[in-house]
Amino acid sequence: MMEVLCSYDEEELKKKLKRKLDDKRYAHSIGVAYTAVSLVMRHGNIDKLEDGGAKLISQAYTAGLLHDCAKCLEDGERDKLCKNYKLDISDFEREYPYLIHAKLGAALSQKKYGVDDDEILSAIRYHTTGHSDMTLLEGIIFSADFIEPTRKPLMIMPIARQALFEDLNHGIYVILEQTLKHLKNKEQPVEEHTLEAYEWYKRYK
Ligand code: DGI
Ligand code: FE
Ligand code: FE
Repeated sequence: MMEVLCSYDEEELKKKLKRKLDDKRYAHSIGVAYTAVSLVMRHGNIDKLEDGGAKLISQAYTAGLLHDCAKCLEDGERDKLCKNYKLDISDFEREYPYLIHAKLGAALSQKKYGVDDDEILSAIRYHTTGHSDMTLLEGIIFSADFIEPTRKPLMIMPIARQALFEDLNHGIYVILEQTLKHLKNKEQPVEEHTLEAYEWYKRYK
């Protein structure tokens, strides 16, 4: 028997997702799923868990796979779905609508992909900005999104990758610091959750 990676119908999720994403984004999603699983193996204390980490591994895989499921929508389709699902879109998100794919991705994961696990949905919801004091799963999805192997090799990448497998919280700090630097260079404002995350993870500098 095959080891079950995901408590949902994995082939069905992947088939659906592949139709909604371009090839690069699909490859990125697979990369995030497996990177997130590796981070669970490193940081999940799975030898102490009754199920040997099976639940966390399945959550990480599912959240990684689906985190960007709303990324490749056209603007009109995106706005229509936000309306249908009555999502609260902040003024900031209206100004920088590419941020919406995180919130909408969580809604689509629930309504279209049948994910009923709030821990998975929250990890998808916060994968772009992070927030203060993230759960292990949230922190791992936030991190895996940044370091998965098909990501463009930024200068900071080897440092972030090494850090995240040594000390997850410090690694998250490294990513947030890089994100703030990047936003400053582009003269873009920092979203409130990103700032809140940075303020929190500063203690792991
Ligand atoms: O969807 P991905 O490309 O895989 O990655 P993502 O969901 O982390 O999105 C990355 C983008 O989000 C990147 O261009 C930086 C942007 N971002 C993250 N935090 C903030 C932000 N943009 C603004 N304006 N403010 C933020 O606080
Ligand atoms: Fe994303
Ligand atoms: Fe992503």
